[in-house]
Amino acid sequence: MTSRPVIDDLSSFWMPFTANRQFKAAPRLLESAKGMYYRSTDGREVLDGCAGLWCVNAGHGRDEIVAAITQQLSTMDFAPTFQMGHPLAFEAATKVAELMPQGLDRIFFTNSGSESVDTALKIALAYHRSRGEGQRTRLIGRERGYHGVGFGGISVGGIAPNRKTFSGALLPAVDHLPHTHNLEHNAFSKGQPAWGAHLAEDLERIVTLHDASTIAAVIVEPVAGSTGVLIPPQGYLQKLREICTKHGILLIFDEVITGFGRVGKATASEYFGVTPDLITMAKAINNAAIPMGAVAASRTIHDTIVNSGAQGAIELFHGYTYSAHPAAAAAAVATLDLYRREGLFERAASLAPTFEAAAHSLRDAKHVKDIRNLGMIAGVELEPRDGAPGARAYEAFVKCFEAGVLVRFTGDILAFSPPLIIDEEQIAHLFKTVGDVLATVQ
Ligand code: PXG
Ligand code: PLP
Repeated sequence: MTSRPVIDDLSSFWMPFTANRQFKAAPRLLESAKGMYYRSTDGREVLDGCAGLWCVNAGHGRDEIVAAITQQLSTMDFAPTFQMGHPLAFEAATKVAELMPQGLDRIFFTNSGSESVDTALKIALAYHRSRGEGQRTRLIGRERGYHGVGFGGISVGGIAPNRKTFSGALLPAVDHLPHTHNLEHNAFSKGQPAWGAHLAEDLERIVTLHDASTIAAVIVEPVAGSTGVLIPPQGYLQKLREICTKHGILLIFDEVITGFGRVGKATASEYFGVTPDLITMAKAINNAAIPMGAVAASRTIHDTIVNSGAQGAIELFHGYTYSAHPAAAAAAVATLDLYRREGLFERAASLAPTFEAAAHSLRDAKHVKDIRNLGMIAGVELEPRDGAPGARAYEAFVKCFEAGVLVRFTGDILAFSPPLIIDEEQIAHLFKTVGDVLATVQ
């Protein structure tokens, strides 16, 4: 393998969601990836315990996806999708639609989860306006929710550091449900915790406060990932669905992390048997090979908006230069075929019990305060170090990387979401390494 020149100037790249000064003083650089492994610039193999950033569900460097992208780029690099089209855009949409819950088969393409969230919120507003209920403008998110970094997403999101700097510029009509995290009742739950469905009833309080006629939509992650793996209590999502339906409020599931096999089904909606009105997705839609996101809308929402405009008029004033970019669409078609051919969603479902047992084997490891999991997602919450929140998980993360496994951390929570091609031996190795590392962490 040819090795690239060592990079000695790291100053120009202003890194996202990174402690830039700390990183640049002691960088961690990856230079290639295949299957379950990254290779670092210092020549070490690193087991990918988090599918990049919860996105490379089929594993790295898949030949079929690379070939589809390469072929597409040499055939047609770019084509506009504003008042023009190209066949792969339609094919990709059809393939995505086939994986969505019944009736959510109208697909709007974006380039990221953040754009998908903005798009879904705007579709919700447009839908109500098309029905003559344009006063429904309020959006309801949830504490600890993560919906990306657009102004819409941080407004409905519930992660304080992502909001506070921008607090004067957030959307004006937003409210938040309480989060469902509660260690007093639910510590060390396997799968869905038993306690907490009643927290969905807080939506009734919000409806009473603002009146249903002013509320457009509720957005939640069916399983919250970024905020530290929060699994919905049994019955919670069903209850949210019921209350939204009762009041004519749209329910949006943000499936940017949960979509495409992460929980052992195509969507978390399918897994939980709860069908929202809109689904946002990104990441694993095309194995993260090219940036892409999408929103699945119910046919009712789509038809209401699209049939409300005059013939020849644009119905929804929204779209991105790169919506359904040919290379991204080619990658999506190849990826979704590959998921099916290899049965990767079923594989995730059948590996989930092994993954759960391995994660919970850390129960008595040093510093561990909680473990929670669902499908191929697990979170291990550590007792924070006095006066230094996040420092302990950061140390664990760095030491794991040095020991050859890549994990994610947020606050003092370690998050695990490996590619769905992981095998049982690799699962065991992943959690064994983490346990060994935790024993050495201050
Ligand atoms: N919604 C959800 C539920 C997400 O998890 C986004 C929206 C935004 O997607 P983009 O593509 O704009 O980043 C996300 C993204 C982590 C981590 O390790 C999670 C995400 C992104 C980066 C890191 O927790 N989720
Ligand atoms: N800013 C300017 C000046 C533009 O012309 C455009 C698109 O034409 C955008 C932003 C939006 O870019 P995108 O469509 O890639 O989101």
